[in-house]
Amino acid sequence: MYSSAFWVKLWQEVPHSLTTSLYWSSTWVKVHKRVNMSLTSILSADAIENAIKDCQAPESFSYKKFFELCGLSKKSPQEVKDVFRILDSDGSGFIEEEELKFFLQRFSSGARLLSDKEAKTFISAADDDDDGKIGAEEFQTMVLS
Ligand SMILES: [Ca+2]
Ligand SMILES: [Ca+2]
Repeated sequence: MYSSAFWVKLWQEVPHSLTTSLYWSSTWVKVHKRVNMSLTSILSADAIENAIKDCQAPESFSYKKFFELCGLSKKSPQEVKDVFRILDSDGSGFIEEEELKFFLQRFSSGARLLSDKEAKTFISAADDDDDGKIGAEEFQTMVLS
């Protein structure tokens, strides 16, 4: 049996070891990020449902109407930036056409895909510098204008 002094020593040393604290802080960051990175923590679930319903018919997607219905146009620039980060699912710093096809599904997993045509129209509406993808600032300008 170990003496109680041993356990006290272990208790004092282990939690402060570098690897342990690194482990816990990275776990915390992961959990925290996941919780934070949900669209329903920014937008109300009802508003999202409404916005998705409105563009259920093929080729009926209008980004302006969608942003209004889901409440995004009334959010703060920081919240819009958070939404951008969620939509940029590969973390490239841009929303590419491939990611845009899954745009509606990011809001609600049962939603339909955007068509090629809808995705292209969406990108060209935001793409001020003509690089074929949507940057964070372009996204903000589009949503908040
Ligand atoms: Ca991306
Ligand atoms: Ca661009």
